[in-house]
Amino acid sequence: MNLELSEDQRLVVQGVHDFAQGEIAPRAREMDAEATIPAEILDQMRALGIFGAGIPEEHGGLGLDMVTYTGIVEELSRACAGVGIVLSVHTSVAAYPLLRFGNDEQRERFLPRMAQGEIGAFCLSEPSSGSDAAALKSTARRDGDQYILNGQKIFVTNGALAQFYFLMAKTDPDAQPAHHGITAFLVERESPGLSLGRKEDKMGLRASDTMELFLEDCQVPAANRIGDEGRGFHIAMNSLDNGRVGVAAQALGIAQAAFDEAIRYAKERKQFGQPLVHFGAIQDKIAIMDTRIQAARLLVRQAAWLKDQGRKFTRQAAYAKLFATETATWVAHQAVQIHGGYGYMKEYPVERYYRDARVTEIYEGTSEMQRIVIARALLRGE
Ligand code: COS
Repeated sequence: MNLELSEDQRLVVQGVHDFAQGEIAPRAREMDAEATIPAEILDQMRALGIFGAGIPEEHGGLGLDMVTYTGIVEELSRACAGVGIVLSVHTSVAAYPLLRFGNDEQRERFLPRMAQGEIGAFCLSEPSSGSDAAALKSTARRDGDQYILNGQKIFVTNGALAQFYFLMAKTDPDAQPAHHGITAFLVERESPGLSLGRKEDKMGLRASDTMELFLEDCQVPAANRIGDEGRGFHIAMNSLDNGRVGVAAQALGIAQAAFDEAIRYAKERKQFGQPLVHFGAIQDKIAIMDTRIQAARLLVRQAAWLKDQGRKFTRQAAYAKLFATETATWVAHQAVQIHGGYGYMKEYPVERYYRDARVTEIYEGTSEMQRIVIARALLRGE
């Protein structure tokens, strides 16, 4: 594995860095306060082709590899983590499973639209199923050339922005084991019987919307079923392997931003007659913060590189997510600490990074679930 980005990869990531720092970062505080992403930022991302970053050129995307893609997610998240997760969810758990598990007709019908920036969302969690994803209760009943879906989804990232919902429902609620009864669908926003509920009022990541979604006799063409009946859990888990690398890259972006701010502040702020960076206690924090960030980046790159080689990367995705997200919360915590009282004030961005980082240890599989995935893979000898 090459630890350095190639020149092509570096140029793409640098381009996104410049765009994100120029257009997104200056508005991140406003986006957090107003809990929304301005339409013009999404339009700029569309114009740059960012929503097609992970979609092959033959389907209208940029056809970038996963290593470059994680660099893009990191740079967007460094500017605003809420913007980073829009791309991550759209790519990893909506466009990707369509590419991997959809048929030719589905790929041709949907991927060019996704590449142009019609946004995707992922609907797995329900009020009574989160970590135990197979316990979901939503149903899908075949009725001629369509399915009738009923149920409720929660914590749908991109819920309000999305045109496409990659959604899991049970076609066989009595199946044993339960996950063999789950089927995947690509549901379009205008589908009769689909409605959005409450927008969640979150601690952090406020620019990104998180919605409830209701299915009441929702009509979905059978042609929108992705894969065979009963394969939905496998598809969801496979998609989450990608999603977890994306969330790890997002966390890395938050950690890098918090670190950069901590250094900047520690060089400027004077106490006891000298800048904070002259104190051993601060240098100690800075050294460990950066060591953890460097290690997290290597884990993200390793998982992405394995995916690019077409190799299994479930365990490495879990390593990356577990380590990068815990690094983000830890680094943001230290960054607030270095800022002292100012770090607790909204005037300084570290307060936002601290809140934004927290959810990365929770969504797309908690740290506890990542440890289960790692331990089981090791015990199986993978
Ligand atoms: N890719 C493809 N298939 C996978 C997979 C992966 N990474 N991991 C598991 N599977 C498949 C297994 O092959 C198995 O299929 P078969 O029975 O057909 O062989 C099936 O899934 C069940 O595997 P397992 O018994 O290991 O799963 P469990 O039900 O015990 O659950 C965990 C495994 C806990 C790891 C899983 O439920 C999980 O990841 N939960 C977290 C869900 C989550 O991330 N929720 C957040 C929602 S998104 S915000």
